[in-house]
Amino acid sequence: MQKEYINLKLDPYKGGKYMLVVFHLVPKKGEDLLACASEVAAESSTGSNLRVGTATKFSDDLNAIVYKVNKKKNLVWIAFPWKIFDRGGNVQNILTYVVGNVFGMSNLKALRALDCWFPSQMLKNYDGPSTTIMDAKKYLGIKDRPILGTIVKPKIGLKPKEFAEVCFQFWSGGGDFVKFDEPQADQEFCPFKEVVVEIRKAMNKAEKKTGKKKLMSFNISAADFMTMKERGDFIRKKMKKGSYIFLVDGITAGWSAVQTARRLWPDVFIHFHRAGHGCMTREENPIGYTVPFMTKFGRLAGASGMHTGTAGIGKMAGTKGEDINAAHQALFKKSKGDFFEQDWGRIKGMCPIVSGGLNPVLLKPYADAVGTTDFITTMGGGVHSHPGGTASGAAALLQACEAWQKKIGLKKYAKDHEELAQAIEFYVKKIPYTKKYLV
Ligand code: CAP
Ligand code: MG
Repeated sequence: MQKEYINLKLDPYKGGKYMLVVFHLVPKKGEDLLACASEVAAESSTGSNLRVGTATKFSDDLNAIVYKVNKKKNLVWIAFPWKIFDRGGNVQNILTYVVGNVFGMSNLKALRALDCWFPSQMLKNYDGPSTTIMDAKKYLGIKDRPILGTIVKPKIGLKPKEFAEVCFQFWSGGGDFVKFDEPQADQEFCPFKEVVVEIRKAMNKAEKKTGKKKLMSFNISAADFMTMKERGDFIRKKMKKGSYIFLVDGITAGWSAVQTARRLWPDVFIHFHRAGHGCMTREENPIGYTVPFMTKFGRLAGASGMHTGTAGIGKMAGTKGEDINAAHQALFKKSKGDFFEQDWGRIKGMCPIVSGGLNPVLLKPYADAVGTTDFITTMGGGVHSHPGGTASGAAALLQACEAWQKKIGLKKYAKDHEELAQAIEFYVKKIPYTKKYLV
């Protein structure tokens, strides 16, 4: 037990000194919950496993403090003096403390960060989003509906002209937004600079054909930030202002890659793809953190949009409660988590990006659940497998959205919308659980 890291009488909100985190913590057999919590507080702030003679009164005041425990539920609340964090709004530094070494402590069976809270005094130091979904919707000229997107599929393997053709087909079918898939970068068979030029041509053609503006989310993740910057700058040279979005693989390229993109290009929508997050966020993981917890840091880092899961409707693990809560934590000025109510103050909203195993029939259940139209949905398999091809898949998605907006049942709307009718027949057969969402 490291008593210097415990104060069950602390007022955690006093003076806005502390960032708060609640953990689910299960000690190794025979270990005491409070004692373990104090070890976690030590390791995630000033301490180690032993009290050191070099500690000073000043350093002791920077100790993280266990201020509440619930032994029955294995919950512990820890207050972190946010002055210990690298000043200048560095998100990776916070995570290095709070969900860093502590995940390796041998005296723990489980440690999962469930929720967190930031005082307004701390929020002042962090970027938050600059360009938002409002800007993207204004550019597209759409109001009371989500942005309808796809991911180029196959995930990898198309050559530049083939890749651009898939973009053209989706845009010409009525879709708004196309994204690179998370591993698409600068591959030998699809050189980055070549595919950017082809995409520009396809976008011009689609905008001319449809009379509507289109968006492209380019993956700029790279081996180093210099290359990431080169890719971003090349896109800015070749693409029309406002028509491009920068996608960063925020987990594998890293939180600093997200913040670098946000700081280099505040006028660009930064798309946080979270490939790899499952090792931390899956509900069955004893060690890790929740989707809402992770999403809050995506907003702090300044992503304009972040994948927040399909609320149990698509192919990826994730519960309705967590994913919808994550979407609200991302977007709303005030968001209520399972343990804390966050007022984001001046920090702009980050939009949910909803993707993974979706098809046009599955738009409605998510849209009904999330209670806002300020989100982007991207459907890959669920568009490019449409019997009529990509353009028909896009048309079916648009028709499904129209039906939702007009509050008309999909089957009824499909009576005079062929692509939607084909989609319903096809996806109900291919993905049987889709049927339960067919109203
Ligand atoms: C979706 C996707 C996205 C996942 C990411 C994929 O494709 O392109 O990367 O949605 O998951 O590769 O699976 P499909 P999440 O539409 O074909 O499933 O949004 O949960 O981070
Ligand atoms: Mg993908």
